[in-house]
Amino acid sequence: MVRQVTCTAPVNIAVIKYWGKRDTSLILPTNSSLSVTLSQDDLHSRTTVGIAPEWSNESDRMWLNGTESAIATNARLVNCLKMSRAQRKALEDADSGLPRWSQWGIRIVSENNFPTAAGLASSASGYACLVYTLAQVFELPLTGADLSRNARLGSGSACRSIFGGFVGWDMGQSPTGDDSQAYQVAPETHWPDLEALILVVSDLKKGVSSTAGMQTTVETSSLAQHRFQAIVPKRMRQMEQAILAKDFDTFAEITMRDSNQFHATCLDTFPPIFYLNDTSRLIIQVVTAINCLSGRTQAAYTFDAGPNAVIYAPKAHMPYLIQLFAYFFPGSAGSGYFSDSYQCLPEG
Ligand code: 2P0
Repeated sequence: MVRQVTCTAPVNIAVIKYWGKRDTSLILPTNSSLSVTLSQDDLHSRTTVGIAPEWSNESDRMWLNGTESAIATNARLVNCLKMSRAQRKALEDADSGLPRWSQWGIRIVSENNFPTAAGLASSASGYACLVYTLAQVFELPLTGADLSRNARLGSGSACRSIFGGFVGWDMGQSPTGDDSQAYQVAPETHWPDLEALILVVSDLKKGVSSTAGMQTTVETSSLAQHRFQAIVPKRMRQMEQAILAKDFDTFAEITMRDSNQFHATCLDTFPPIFYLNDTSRLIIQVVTAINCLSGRTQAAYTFDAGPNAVIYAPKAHMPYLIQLFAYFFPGSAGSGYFSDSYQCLPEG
């Protein structure tokens, strides 16, 4: 007898970046962050969780993108399974009439429809999908905030993929992580005119994992300490206001500044971490030029822990932007017609 549930979960792309943990096992961040959840029609993780009594005496097993992946050596995965089973067991202890699903063995099959671990938030959609599907299979009566804390145990950014639309992650103050959870700033219906374009510069797995990279940043970058204390709290408030007001100019400026500062903290890390490549920098130059030459903010770029760009823009700008990027980046990565020294300077 197998009880089985399949769910999908979306990717989110941060506009205020999470980069640093104050507690590495509970995954508690050094700063709050804010992201946009993309439509599930495009990038998503799809996870099936099966539970069965006949697997009770075997180890739990998982297949990721078609290949079996060890669970026992993955502490985060173990934590997510342990947490979901404990939540089920608490229900069973309170009601002896419930089936003892917490004692059944688990099988997980998960796939991403986009490059895994290439800086396109695969851990975010993957862990959000896992904890959500576990909650469904175990019939856990959890709120969005509860699910978000469960997802955080798998990967920090995953806590934001539990909600659609515009999502904040409050870093919280508690050492137990009880208040470190995501919340919805505005639903997915709030700003239908805002669209995201993903420019895949490379689908290779990144050289420095986010988990390792961010800890080195916390330990060695003085710029990061300044960012945590003096920059992000104010930016979170400004960004929430810009989103609620659908103020694209402010949204775009903060998005680009925050991406730039995140990559500056990577450079300030010792030894330094480089996620952007020449093509990424050329994309920054193109967006800067479009915005400056047209005299208004047409688009915003942001880059996560990899060279791939996400461009946010109003819907009406997208056909023109796609044509421009196709012109500047015809096929192979790195072939740009743009001067790397282009700068937008004030007139006069
Ligand atoms: C973000 N990133 O806010 C930032 C921007 C990458 C750059 O969250 O160690 O994979 O699993 O908590 O969530 C990537 O970090 O790291 C990330 P863990 P995660 O989206």
